[in-house]
Amino acid sequence: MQAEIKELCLQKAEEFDQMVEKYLPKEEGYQKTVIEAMNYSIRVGGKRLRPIMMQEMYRMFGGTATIIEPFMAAMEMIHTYSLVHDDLPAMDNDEYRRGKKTTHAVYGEAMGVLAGDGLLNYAFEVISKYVVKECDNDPQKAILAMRALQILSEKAGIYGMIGGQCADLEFEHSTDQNMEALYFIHENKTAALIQAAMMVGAVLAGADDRELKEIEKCGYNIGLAFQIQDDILDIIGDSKELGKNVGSDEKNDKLTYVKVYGLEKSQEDVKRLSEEAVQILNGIRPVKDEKKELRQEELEFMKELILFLTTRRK
Ligand code: GRG
Repeated sequence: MQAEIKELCLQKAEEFDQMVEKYLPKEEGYQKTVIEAMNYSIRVGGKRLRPIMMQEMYRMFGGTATIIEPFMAAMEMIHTYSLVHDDLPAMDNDEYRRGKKTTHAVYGEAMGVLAGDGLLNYAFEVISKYVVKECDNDPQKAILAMRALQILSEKAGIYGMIGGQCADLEFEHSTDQNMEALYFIHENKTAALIQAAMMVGAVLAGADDRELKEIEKCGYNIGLAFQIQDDILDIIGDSKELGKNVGSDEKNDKLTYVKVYGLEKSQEDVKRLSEEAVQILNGIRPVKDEKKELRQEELEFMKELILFLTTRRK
């Protein structure tokens, strides 16, 4: 089963890689260098988990249209910008990511900053262009797109990922183990984008507010487990397999879950949080609900993916 889900994820990532090409900016004009740096950052690859999750949630809730594509592309652009900026000398100062040189290592620090800025801005350009073009005569569709935009921008911003990154930096070298801060960092730095991916997919397919709340809870659990596993891999992972240097948290004296709870409890909690996430997903739209049942194929895929992530090595 594990091999099967891994294979499926690789296949879906490949499909995403092909699809995203049509949303990348053309490398031309006086701004060519920054566009090359943006496209380099996207094309070096990655697991593409967030767009995959977004698409699965969209289909699970019955979505069938192409509107999901620009949102998937934008999601990965936002995630990638965060990695590009996180790798900068002013932040974690890392030279390798996704098995390749980081963007600033190839294009220089100034272009690294600009490429991140460019990706973040272009994400919203891609979505708004699509909405203006495709939702012109369909106000219902435009309203759903606006709701999705609100979720995405909030979860990526100061009340989401940027807020989490701010606290993460400020708690470096901290001597007190402030648990409230630790959970704030994990929820915002990591879980927020996973929640956004899942919620955007569902909302575009018409999920209601109650369902969105449950999806948000589920995404919180997945995000927390994902970050704890990330911290674990930063200690026991293999840098070749990970495609980046290990020991980064220790080098930067980060406040991490493993630092507070130790390896064994952290591993147990990754499992517990993920199992809870599966339970939440199972309860989102019970069959007795008068609405259409969730699509089973995507529900099963998501449940397997959540459990597979507990064993991830990269
Ligand atoms: C610069 C605003 C700003 C935020 C940076 C993303 C981030 C916040 C920091 C990167 C370091 C880190 C541990 C982030 C937590 C989220 C995480 C584990 C990102 C890596 O995601 P993967 O494993 O990466 O999905 P790939 O390369 O597979 O896309």
